[in-house]
Amino acid sequence: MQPALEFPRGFLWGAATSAYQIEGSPLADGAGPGIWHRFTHTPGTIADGATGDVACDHYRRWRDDVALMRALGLRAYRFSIAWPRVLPDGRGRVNPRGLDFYERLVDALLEHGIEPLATLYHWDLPAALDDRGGWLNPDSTDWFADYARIVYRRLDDRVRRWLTVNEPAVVADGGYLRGTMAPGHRNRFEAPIAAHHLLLAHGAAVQAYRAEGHHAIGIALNLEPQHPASDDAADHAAARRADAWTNRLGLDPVLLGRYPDELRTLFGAAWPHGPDDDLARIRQPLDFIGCNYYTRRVVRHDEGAGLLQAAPVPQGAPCSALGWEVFPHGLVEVLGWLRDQYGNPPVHITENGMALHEPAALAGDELEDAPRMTYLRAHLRALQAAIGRGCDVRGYCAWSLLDNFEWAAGYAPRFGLVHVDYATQRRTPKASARLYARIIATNGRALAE
Ligand code: IFM
Repeated sequence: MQPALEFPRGFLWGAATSAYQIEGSPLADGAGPGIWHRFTHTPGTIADGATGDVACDHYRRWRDDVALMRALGLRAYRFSIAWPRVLPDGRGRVNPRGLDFYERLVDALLEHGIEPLATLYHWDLPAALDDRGGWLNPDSTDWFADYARIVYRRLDDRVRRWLTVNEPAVVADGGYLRGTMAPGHRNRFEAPIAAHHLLLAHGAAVQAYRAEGHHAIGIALNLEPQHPASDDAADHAAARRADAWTNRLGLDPVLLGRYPDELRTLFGAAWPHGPDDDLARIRQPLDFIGCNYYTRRVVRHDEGAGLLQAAPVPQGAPCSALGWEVFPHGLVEVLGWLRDQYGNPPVHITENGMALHEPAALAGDELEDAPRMTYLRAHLRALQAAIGRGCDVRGYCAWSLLDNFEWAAGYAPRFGLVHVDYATQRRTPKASARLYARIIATNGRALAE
């Protein structure tokens, strides 16, 4: 009998980051510009005018960062590969120095007993491909599969878990509907096309993996319950529409081979009418699903707002620095969907964490991030409950290892287990990092402390 809070044997404990958010040196060693480089260098796009030019300087400090992971006892590290480093023009000419960087990183992780989880696309499309229409161009599927093949050939002998696309629905929403993320379009006719091509690209990368790869591959979806603000039928309908656009836009085609009907209604003529076999190409057998979980949304019907409605946070609810409600039970809920409606696939929690406003510089060697510790404990207990109810969860990655560039919000909201002083690049593990290290070392028993 396992003690109450112990996780399954072999549970994979890790932390996650992504390339543009931590690496810095975006144009070093022959890399080409990506869309986030362009976007951040466009005035007015990012809070405080921040860019990823330096970020956590991980591109130069990766050895120290791997040592830090080792000191925390991480068993896994999820990172992403920057497509513009590997293919500066997005296709064609390979930049060997870009691949060398990730090969050195993977080797160092393995030397330290840390399993690499590699994401192929965490939002940094090569700018040269954006010039050709980016995710609106039907050729984007082939571009992505070609890039994926190059990376598999170099790293699949050492990387045993891959993720194709990170949060395709967030890219379509932020990048093509709201315009708050790169490439900054705000066009309801484009958003579903971009989503469809991102999903086709996922399917093509999985097919390429079956031909070339030898291990496991999945996709990382951001899942977020959409709860109606009242019993009113209009709020319920609005919540169903929000659920279709936020959650089922990824889940249904990838796992069931269809799109939710609500999306056709919502987008009308703008909904893409691709060839009949598109959905079969998207629905490829997967080895696991990556689930990114942060919060829920409470949805109130607003006639004029359409999909761009604001979601009020319930009064008095605890919130992160991004205004996201802390709602651990939502993790049980989304894992329940995967168990009951999607065939209970193996799941890795590929992101979960809390943004706080914390000091830019620390006076000493301590940072007590009590709200993040509470968040971590509560979400891991929720995870334990979901596993106890039959959800097949194999691992957990905290978002994030380091404070980093939080996209349009810049550097002010900090998600790290480890504090980064951006002026000196000094890393300081926060109290939550020490707690997480104890949880890992005891396979969860420290949650009882
Ligand atoms: O920082 C992001 C990450 O890049 C994708 N998932 C959500 C995180 C927090 O916003």
